[in-house]
Amino acid sequence: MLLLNQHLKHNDTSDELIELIDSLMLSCKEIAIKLREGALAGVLGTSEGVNVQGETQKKLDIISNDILKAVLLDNPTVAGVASEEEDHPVPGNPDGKYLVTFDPLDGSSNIDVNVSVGTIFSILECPEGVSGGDDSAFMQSGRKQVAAGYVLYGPCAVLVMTTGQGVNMYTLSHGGDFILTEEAVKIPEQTQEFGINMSNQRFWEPEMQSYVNDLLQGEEGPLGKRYNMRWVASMVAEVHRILTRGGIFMYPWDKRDPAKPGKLRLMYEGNPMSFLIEQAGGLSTTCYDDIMDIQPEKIHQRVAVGLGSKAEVETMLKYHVKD
Ligand code: AHM
Ligand code: MG
Repeated sequence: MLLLNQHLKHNDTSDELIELIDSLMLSCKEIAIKLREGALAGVLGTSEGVNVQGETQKKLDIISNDILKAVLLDNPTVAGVASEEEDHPVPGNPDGKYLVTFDPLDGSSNIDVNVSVGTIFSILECPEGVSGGDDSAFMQSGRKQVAAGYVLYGPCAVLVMTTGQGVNMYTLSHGGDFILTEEAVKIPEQTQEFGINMSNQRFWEPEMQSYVNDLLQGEEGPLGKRYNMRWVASMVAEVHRILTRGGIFMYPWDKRDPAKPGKLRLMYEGNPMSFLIEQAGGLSTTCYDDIMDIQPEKIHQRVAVGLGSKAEVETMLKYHVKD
C-alpha cells in the first residue's frame, strides 16, 4: 500500500511540490466531507452570487472555492491562485514558487441531483519578478504545467494526477489517505463510445455535424462500427471514464455565442485535462490545434475541446481541415 506522498517521493518529486499537493489534497478532503453531508450540512442549492462568467453560483461552488483559497494561500510555496469563481488572480507568498489554477467544483449543476462532480487543478511555476496576483504571471501555455489533475467525488473520491511522468490514480481511504490504486494509466487507442451534448447539434459547425452524423450511423456508416453515447455533464466524470475505458469527449465551438471559442475554460479545464490525456497516450485538441500549444491571453479564456482515445480523435480531426 503506497500513500500519495510516498509515491511522489519515490518518483523524485521535489519537496516543495509535494508540500503544495499536500495542501491541495487537504482542501479536497474537506470538500469531499461537505459533499457527503449534502442537505444535512445545508450546502445544496443556489447562492445569491454570479461569477465573472455570468453563471449562477451554487453554494458549494463558493464553499469549495473558499476552502481551496484559504488552504493554498496559507502555503508558502504558493505565489498566487486563479479560480473559476474569482474575477482576478489572488496573490500569495511573494517568494512562492508556484501558481495554481482551479475549477473548485466542476459540473456543479449536478450537485442537487447527487451526481459526480470534481475539483480540477493545474500547477505552473511563477515567473521571476512577477507577482502571483498579476494576470500576466498565468499567461503560460499548457506545455508549461508542472503538474495537473482532478479529484472526482463519485461513489468514491479519486485523485488522478500527472507530474509529467505518466498518470496515476489514488483512492481516498476511510482513514483520509490518498492511496495509489492505479499506476501508469493508458487510454485504449480505439473505442466505441463518444460524449457530446447532442442538444446543441444544430449550433455546431458543419464539420462537427458531419462527424457526429457518421458516428450515429454505426456499422452501416463510413466509420464501420456501432457507437455508444454517454453524457454526464461533468467534465471530470467524462475524462475519468475515458481514462478508465477509452472514448472521445467533445465540447466544440457552437454558434449560440459565436464570439466564444467554446464553453469550457482553458486555464483550469482544457489545459489540465489535456495534460492528463496526453500523458495517458490520448490526444487533446480544439478540433484544429493542440490545446496545450495555445498561448493564453486571459485567465477565463474559453476553448473548444475534443479529447480522448488517439485513433478516435485522429478520425475526428480528419473532418476538420483548416482553410
Ligand atoms: P462548470 O465548470 O460551470 O461546472 O461547467 C463545466 C461543465 C463541464 O463539466 C461539462 O462538460 C459541461 O459544463 C456541461 O455542459 P452542458 O450543461 O452543456 O451539458
Ligand atoms: Mg468547470
